[in-house]
Amino acid sequence: MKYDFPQLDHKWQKIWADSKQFNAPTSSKSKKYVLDMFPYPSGDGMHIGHVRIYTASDVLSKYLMMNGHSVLHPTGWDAFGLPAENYAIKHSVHPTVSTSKNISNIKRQMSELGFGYNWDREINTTNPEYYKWTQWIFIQLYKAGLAYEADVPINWCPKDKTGLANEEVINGKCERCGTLVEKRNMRQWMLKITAYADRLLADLDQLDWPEHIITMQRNWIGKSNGATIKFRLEKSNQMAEVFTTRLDTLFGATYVVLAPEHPLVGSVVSPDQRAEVERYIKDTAEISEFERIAVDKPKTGVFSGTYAINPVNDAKIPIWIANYVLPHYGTGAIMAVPAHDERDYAFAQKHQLPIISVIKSKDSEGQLPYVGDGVLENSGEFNGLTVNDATKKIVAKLSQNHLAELKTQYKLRDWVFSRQRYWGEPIPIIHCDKCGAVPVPDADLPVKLPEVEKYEPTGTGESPLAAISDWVNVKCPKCGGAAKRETNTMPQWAGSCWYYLRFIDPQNKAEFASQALLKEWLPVDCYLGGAEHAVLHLLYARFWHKFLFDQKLVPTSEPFQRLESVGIVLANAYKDSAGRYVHISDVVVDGEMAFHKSTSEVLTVEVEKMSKSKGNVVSPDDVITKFGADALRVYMMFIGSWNEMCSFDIQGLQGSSRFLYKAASLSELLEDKGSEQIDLITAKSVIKVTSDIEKMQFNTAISQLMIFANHLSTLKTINVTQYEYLLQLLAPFAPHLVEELWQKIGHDTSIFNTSWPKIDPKLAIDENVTIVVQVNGKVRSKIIIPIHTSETEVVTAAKQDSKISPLLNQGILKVIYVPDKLVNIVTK
Ligand code: ANZ
Ligand code: ZN
Repeated sequence: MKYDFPQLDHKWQKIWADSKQFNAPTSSKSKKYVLDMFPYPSGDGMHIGHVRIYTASDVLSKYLMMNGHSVLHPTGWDAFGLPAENYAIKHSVHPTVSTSKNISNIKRQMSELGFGYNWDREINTTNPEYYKWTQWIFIQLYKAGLAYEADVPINWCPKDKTGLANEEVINGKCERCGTLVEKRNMRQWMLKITAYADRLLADLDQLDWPEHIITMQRNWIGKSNGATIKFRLEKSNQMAEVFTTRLDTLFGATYVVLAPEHPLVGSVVSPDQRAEVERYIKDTAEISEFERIAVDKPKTGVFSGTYAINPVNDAKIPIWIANYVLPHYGTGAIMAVPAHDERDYAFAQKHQLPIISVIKSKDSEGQLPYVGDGVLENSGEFNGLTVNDATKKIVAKLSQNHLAELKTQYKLRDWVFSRQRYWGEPIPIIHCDKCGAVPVPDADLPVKLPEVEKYEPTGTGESPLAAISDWVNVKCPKCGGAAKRETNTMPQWAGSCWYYLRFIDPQNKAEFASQALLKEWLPVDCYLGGAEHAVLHLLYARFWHKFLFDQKLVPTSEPFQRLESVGIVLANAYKDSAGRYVHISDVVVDGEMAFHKSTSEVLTVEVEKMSKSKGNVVSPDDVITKFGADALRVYMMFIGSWNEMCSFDIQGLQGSSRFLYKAASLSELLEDKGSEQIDLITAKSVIKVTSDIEKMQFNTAISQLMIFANHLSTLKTINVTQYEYLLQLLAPFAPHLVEELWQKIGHDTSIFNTSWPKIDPKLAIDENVTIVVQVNGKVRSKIIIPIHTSETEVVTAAKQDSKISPLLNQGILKVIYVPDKLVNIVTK
C-alpha cells in the first residue's frame, strides 16, 4: 500500500481549513488555553526545534478538543527585533516587507504540518493595531511611576558614535571598527521591575513549572538576607559600608575591598599608592562582570595604602581595590573573610593576606576555605555560639551604635527599556521644555513607526527616528507649546510581555482585551516553549502581568499556570578525514557506517547542535516532502522524553513512517460485522496513552500505540471497535493519515468530532495478586485475584473458597482485610 503523502496531507489541510475544524472556540465552557511561544518570523523558516514545540502543543490541543474542552490555541508573530532591522540595512528592504514574506513562509509550514491554530486570532506585534496597546500599557507603567528616565553607564564607541551592547565589546574594543570603547552615561528609559522582586519570587511557589526554570528565576532575582556594616576609615571620619550575608564571620574579616568604581576610592588611596591604583583601574576597566566574579578566574587587585577599623574588635585591616567586587551590588564594598569564602581565600593567598578561621565544625577540620555551618571560634565573646545566634547577637551589639543594620538585597536590576534602534515600538512620550515628559494621550495612540529612508543609527547615537524632523517635532499635549517626540524604541521583549492577553480578544478596539473575556480564559493552562527564555521573556511577562493585576486589568496574579520546557534537538554532524564538516545531503548512511556520497570516503559522526556551518540542519520541508507531515510529527514526539535533549536521526524517522504504514494496513483486516469486545491490550492502550498525553510523555504514548498496532496485526481479523480506538488514540499525533483511514472505514465526519475513548480501568488490569486467607489467625488457603479488587469481592471469594467455607459454620464475628494481601475471618 502506498500513500501519496503531500497530496493526502493537503487534502485534509484544505478540508480542515474550509470547515474551520480547529478554529476558535466560541464558548469558554470547560476551557483550556494552550499556548506555545510564538515565533520570530525568521528568513530561515521553522527549524526542527520549533516543530518539536508546536507539534506537542498541537497534540495536546487536539487531545483536549476530543475530550470535550473548548480549546484556545492561537499563534502569531513576535516580529520586532534586530535581525529584521539588520536585514533591512543590508538589503535596503523595509522590515515590513521581509517580515511579511517570512510570515507567509512559516504559515505555510505550519499548515503543512497540520497544526490547528485559531488563525482568526493571529496577531503580529509590529501591527499598529497591536502595538497601540503595548504603548498604552507602557503609559500605564509610566503613570504608576514604574517607567522612568535615568542616566546609566553604557558602552560607547566614539568612532561609530553609537552605544553598544556588552556582547559587542571584544577585549575592550568595538567589534565593528576596533576603536577602544568608552563608558558613557546615557539617558535611558527604565522599568522598575525591582518593585516586584519580592512577589515575582514568592509567587513562583504557586506555579506548575519545571524546577530548573523556577530555580533560574529565583537565582536571577537573587534575594539575599544579610546586613550592612560600617567600617570606619583610619585616616578620616568617613565610613565604608559593606554588605554581607555572613555577619557571623566578622572577626575573620582580614581586609576590606572596594569595587574600582566605588566613590570612596579617590579618597582612600594614599599618595604613594595612587599611581598603581590608577594603573590597575585603567587596565581592568573593560573586563566583563561575568569574568570578574567567576570563581575560576585569577583575582586581581591593588592595596590602597590605607586601613579600616573592624567595628567589632577595632582591628586595623587593609583596604584593597579589586574588581571581583562589583559596583552595583550591595554597597559595592565587602569585608573579606578568606577563611570562609572561596573568592576571598583565592585573593588572600595570592596577595599574602592573613586568614583567620572563625567557624569550626566536625567537617571543617583543617579545611579552608570552609563555607559550611558550625560554631564560632576566635571571635571573643561570641565563641561557641551557632552561626544563627551569633548573627543575631552581633547585629544587636553593633546596631546600638548604628554600625550594622539587617538588609535584604536583590540581584535583580531595573530593566533598561530603551533602544536606539528603528525596528521597535516608539516609546509614546513627548518631551516639552515646560512640562517635561508627557505621555501621548490615548486618543493619539498608536504612535506609528514612521517610514524612514535609512535604518542605520544616525551617528548621534539616537534611533534613526531622530532624523525625521516632521515626525519628531510636535505640539505638547499639555501646554500646546513646541515639543519633541521620544525617539528611542522599545526592546524586542516588549510585544511578548502581553501577547497572550490579546489572543483572548484580538479585535477589540476599545480595550487591549475585555475584562469579561479575560476572566473566562485566563490563566494560560499550559505554556510550551524553550528554556532560553527562563529569565528574559518569562520574567518580563510575569512582571507586566502583575502590574496589570494591580491595576485591576487582569483577573489573575500569574499569567502561565503550567509551563513545559522543551529539550533541544541535536543531530549527527559528519566529518571527513581532513576534519571538514560534510553536509547531510552529501552523506550516505549504511547501518553504523557513513560515507561521502561522491568520494565514498568513510566519515566520522558526532552528535552536535544543528548549525549551518556543521551542515547538519534538518529542514522540516525536506522531511515532509519525503515522508509526509505525520511521520515527522510522530517522530518528533517519539524521539525522546519531550523535556529532554534528543538527537534527530533519519533511521528513527523511517521507523515512525513504517509504524504509520502498519497502522494503515490494519484497515485491511477488519471484520465485516465486528463484535465490540475490547481486549486487554486495547484497554491498556487507552489508559496509558491518555495518561501519558496528560503528562506530556508523548514518547511512551507512541510506544504504547506501537505495541497496540503490533498486537492487532497478529490477529486474523480485527474488530472495528478496537481499530477505531487505535485511530482515535493516534489522531492527535498523525491527523492526516488517521482522517483518511477514518473515512475509509466508513465515517463521513471528522474523527476530531468524536469523543476520546473512555474505558473502565478494570478492563486494563492484568496483574493478579495472591491473597492469604486466615481463619482465626491461621493460614488456611490462598486465592489469586486481580490486583485492586474491591474488599467486598475479595471477602466473598474468600468465604466461598472450598477450603474455607467448611470452617465458617459457627458464623462470622468479624473480618480483617489488608488490601491486596490478606483476609482474616474471625469466627464466633
Ligand atoms: C563576608 C562573607 C563571609 C561573605 C563569608 C560570604 C562568605 P549573595 O549571597 O550573592 O548576596 N558581596 C557583597 N557585595 C558584593 C559585591 N558588590 N561584589 C561581589 N561580592 C559581594 O552574596 C553576598 C556575599 O557576597 C557577601 O557576604 C559578600 O561576601 C559578597 F564567609 O561578606 B560576604
Ligand atoms: Zn508642555
